[in-house]
Amino acid sequence: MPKKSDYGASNIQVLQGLEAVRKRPAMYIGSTDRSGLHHIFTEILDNSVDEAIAGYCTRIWVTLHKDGSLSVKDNGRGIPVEKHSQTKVSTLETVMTNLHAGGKFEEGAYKVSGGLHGVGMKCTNALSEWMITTVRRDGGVYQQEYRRGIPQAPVKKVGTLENKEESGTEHRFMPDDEIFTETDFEFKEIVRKCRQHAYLTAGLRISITDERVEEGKDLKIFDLYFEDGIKSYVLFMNIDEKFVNEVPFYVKKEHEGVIVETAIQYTNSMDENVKCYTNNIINPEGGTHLSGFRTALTGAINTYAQKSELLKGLTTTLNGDDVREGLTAVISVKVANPQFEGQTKIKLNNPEVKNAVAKVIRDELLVYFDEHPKEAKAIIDKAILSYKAKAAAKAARDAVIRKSALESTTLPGKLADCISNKPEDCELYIVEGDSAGGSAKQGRDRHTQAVLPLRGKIINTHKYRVDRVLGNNEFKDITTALGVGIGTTLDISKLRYHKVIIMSDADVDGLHITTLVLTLLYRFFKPLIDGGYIYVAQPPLHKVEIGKKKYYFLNDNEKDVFVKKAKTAGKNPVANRFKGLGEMNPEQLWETTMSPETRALKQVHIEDGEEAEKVFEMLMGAEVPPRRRFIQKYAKRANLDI
Ligand code: 0RA
Repeated sequence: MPKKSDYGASNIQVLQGLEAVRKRPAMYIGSTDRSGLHHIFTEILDNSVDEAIAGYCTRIWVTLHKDGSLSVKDNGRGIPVEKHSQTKVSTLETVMTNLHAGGKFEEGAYKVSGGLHGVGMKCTNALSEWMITTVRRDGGVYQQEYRRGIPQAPVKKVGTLENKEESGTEHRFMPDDEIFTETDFEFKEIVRKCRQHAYLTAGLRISITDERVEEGKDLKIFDLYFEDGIKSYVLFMNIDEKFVNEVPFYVKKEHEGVIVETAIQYTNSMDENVKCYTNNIINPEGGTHLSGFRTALTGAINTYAQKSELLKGLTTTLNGDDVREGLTAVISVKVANPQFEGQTKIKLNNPEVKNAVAKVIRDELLVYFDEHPKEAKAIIDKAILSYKAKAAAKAARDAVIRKSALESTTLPGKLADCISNKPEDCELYIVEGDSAGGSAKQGRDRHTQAVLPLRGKIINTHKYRVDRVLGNNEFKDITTALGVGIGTTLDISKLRYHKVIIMSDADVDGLHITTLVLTLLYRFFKPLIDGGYIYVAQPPLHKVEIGKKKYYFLNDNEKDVFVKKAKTAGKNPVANRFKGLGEMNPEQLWETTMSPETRALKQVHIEDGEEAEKVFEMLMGAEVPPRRRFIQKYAKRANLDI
């Protein structure tokens, strides 16, 4: 017989596994602070709860002992103690020490491998100064003791049971102060973790006792038992709120292997409070169960509301935001092979769950609405209220837009206006950059041509909310210069110029500016595009001099053909490429780009509204990849006519 303390040293694999956990505990339990300390309790609790979910356990006792240790006891089947056929030691010892045993003993039908890496109880064992596990089953009481994860002796029978039917498992452990920065368990936190489990497992009773009280004082005891499971949970979540539907909605149903359990109750508040669980593990960022739930909720509410003619006077159906105002819900699914995004099980990924949840919730909600017309009407009225509040907010916003547009009737300082006040004769040049603006101001026909220089790149109106756009100076300048107002009061008869001409460099940056201005016009002044008032100037890219004569060309090809021809005629053409509008002197700019006699303007048309919408969304919206693809594809033949 080996000495008691030598027993565990015989298994090298076990020692290596333990060393790994003790060397990098954070990798296994997240951290070694207060949170990690409570995590090793959760690992133990989860196993007893799993036994309850499997239907073999109805009671769990959690005790915070005076010596600082903690115990979790259940009345489940008890961890098997007989020799494991492969490891030749007790199954109990294997599951408590062999970090990679996993498998068979840990993966029941709906079991999520306990803890972060499926090494649950062993982690707690490895990170405890000592741990004692006691199993009651087959008429006997069996026990094994560990120090920092190392078993001190083989599993031993320490007693017989009077009641041969009695069974269960008890773990008691002392968190190791060599590992944890804090070793005092917090009663409140223990209760919080137990409460979640008790709600999610209807019929399970969890009793928590804190023995660490002063001499002579009563023990703190907490009993958690919820006959109605998650239905009780939503009632608890809403404890300080006013209900909209007195009777909560509740369903528990299986669909194609997925067990869906959900409870819903609306409150008078604006808040949405939805908790999602997969196999009793919380998914803070939701996932496929949440998206299935949302689809079903919006669908069922609209279906019932339309059928019952409750949506009279609304121009559209209720949307997701409307039906989620004041919503309190718990969605709990049980899935055989849960897939999560990220190691902390933040988000559920199984695609089949979306369908199952959507089907079950939709069907059962419609039944609930039919059976509880009073609650149904209250819920729908609440959603209609949200819908109307949003419409009112939009009207208020429009009014602000109108006001801001009407307020600024003084023309922008940067605008060099024209003398004529006959809009039919007048043109507004919107010009990129101050230097080009300067040339344009000098070179223009002051009588009919106005110039508004823009500083650098203007705001991308497709990307920002209206209030941001309205605060933008460039936007304000364009708006006041046009004079038509904005939003619902836009009045095209007030347009101050019948030609609005965007003039920017003939390069990629210039094209970008043009697109930004067009986007702005499309979003806020579309009637101007529809009316044919919007143009894009075509500044030349090349100048070719032959003697004293100057020739201008819009693109490389035209220039090349001309130069070649001139050379074969024995002439000596000198070609120059303009870098930008600013490089031309006022006369050149007038001659090439602004003079109605010689210039080439492109009128902007929208040929296909829906297509234009898509192109703008792609060019100016928030998503980068489609835009990059589009630009790569069309860069060589970008055409300003949209
Ligand atoms: C595997 C098999 C069996 C029970 C358990 C695990 C079990 C583990 C824990 C952990 C805490 N409480 C537990 N209760 C049960 C039993 C298999 C059988 O008896 O047929």
